[in-house]
Amino acid sequence: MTKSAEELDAIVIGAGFSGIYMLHKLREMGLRTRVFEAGEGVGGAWYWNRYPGARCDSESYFYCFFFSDEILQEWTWSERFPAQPEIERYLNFVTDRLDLRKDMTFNSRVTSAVYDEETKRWTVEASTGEKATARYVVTAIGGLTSTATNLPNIPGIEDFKGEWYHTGNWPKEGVDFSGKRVGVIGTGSTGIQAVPEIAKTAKHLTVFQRTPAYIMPAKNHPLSEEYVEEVKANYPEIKEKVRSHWGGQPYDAPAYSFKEVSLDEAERLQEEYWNNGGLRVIQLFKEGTQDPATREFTENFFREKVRSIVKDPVKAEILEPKGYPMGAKRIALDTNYYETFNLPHVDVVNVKKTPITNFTETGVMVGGKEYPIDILVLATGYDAVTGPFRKMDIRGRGGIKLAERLEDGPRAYLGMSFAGFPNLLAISGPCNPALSTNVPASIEHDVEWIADLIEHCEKEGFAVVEPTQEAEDEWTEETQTKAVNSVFTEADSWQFGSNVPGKPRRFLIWLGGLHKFRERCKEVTDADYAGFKFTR
Ligand code: N01
Repeated sequence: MTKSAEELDAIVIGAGFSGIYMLHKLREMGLRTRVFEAGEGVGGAWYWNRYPGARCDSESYFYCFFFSDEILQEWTWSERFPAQPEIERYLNFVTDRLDLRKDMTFNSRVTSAVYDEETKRWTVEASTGEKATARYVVTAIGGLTSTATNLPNIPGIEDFKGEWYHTGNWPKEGVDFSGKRVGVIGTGSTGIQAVPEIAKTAKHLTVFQRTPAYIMPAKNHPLSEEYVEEVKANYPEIKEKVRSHWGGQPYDAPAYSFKEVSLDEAERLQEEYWNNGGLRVIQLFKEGTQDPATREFTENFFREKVRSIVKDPVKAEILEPKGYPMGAKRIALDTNYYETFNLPHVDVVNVKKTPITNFTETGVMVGGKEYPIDILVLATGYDAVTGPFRKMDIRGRGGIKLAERLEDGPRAYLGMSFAGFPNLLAISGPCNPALSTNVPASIEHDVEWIADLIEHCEKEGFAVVEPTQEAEDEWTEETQTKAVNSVFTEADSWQFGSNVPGKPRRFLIWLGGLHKFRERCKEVTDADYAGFKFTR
């Protein structure tokens, strides 16, 4: 006998930062809500990305929820940049603190969500065969996720007889590299974190690098009791700063102008920022990475650093960032990445100059030479933002498929809603600023805005809310316009979708910054939800 579908008010897909907070808000409103999560536990990206070295690039004291003063005071971070296990522990702590687990179903990957125009309800089906119906569906699936990893379009992976793993789907039991010849393909934020850790136990490590990244030192360290106390005492101010900053970071605006300081002074300041580490390394000058002269100075400083750290000039030349302007691809943070290439058992191969042709049973072929490999690590990134939506069968009015709507590129109104998909709301969806910011800060905004919208429907007795086609078209176009004059146009990247063969080159992120996005969303609310249609 088949089990009948559970009848709910709301369904949330995913139990990462977004799903956890969304469930809390919907329960506060008294809505019967269930979260479906593919993993065995909470965490989302921080559940799947358990590759060696996985660590956050934002500082722990602001890479967290701000909605609860109690949680801010009760949780204590141990390091400046938290590692994956600590973030996973934090998300479990929040889940239990708010007693959310009882409304979460784990090991349950949502495969479809179909809207019925007559009943005005969604039916959601999971990989387990379980079904549920609800009036609202909120996607909390993230933009860089295990469901939409980007496997390199290199022939022969099925021939390879060794073990291989994508970093975004890392096995929970871990991988033992000791005594093995390991190959890492990909040198974005992920590969840069994994390489130094893998090198600690591997017999030999070959890094296959296509594009050298601009990398800043994290200068991670444990946090002292005094520092933690000071942060906790200042949380109200930190929260305000996070909410009013372009990138959702509680940093002050850059204090110096490149044009106004001497070259010697610029070098001294850059050195000082470099030694302090973290994302602030490139937030020194007011001109930022958009100004060519400032950028050239900073790019040269970075290259000089590589040459001073990496002893072998051949390796250093391969690793030096070049070929595109700094900022056109995401800048990464490292801990001992360049230093790792001074180890005799670690090599780097320039696969831009001589591309990988294929995998063999025993290794990787580059320019007719086989590199023997026992374990292959693919740090090759994601089919970002639209990828996770297109992996699910989401059907709105008249059976229209979201996967098809997103085929030609990202589209959404305010990065949170889709025309023709009533009561379907997306946290950090396409055309949203989240992935250009400190992500939890954007998530917190989206969750609160979506909760307000749902509450408005409930109070006013509206059965259905959806954006107009016109509003969606305008926001979609604005997303592209904002990217036109940005440095991002000058390289291929996941932000442009140009890392995935065949994906349209359309910018996936709304580049106005979190502070402006908050203002724009508030204006929409204040104008009686301009751009949305409501029906009873
Ligand atoms: O992925 P990426 P990622 N042959 O797409 C290479 C977030 N994140 O997983 O640049 C050879 O950046 C590709 O080369 P190229 C963060 O937002 C956050 O590293 O296309 N190489 C590139 O080097 C980040 O931006 C944290 O030439 C191939 C790499 O694979 C995002 O996740 C930590 C190839 C992919 O880099 C994605 O980062 C880690 C091929 N066929 C990640 N195909 C935090 O700290 C691809 N590559 C929060």
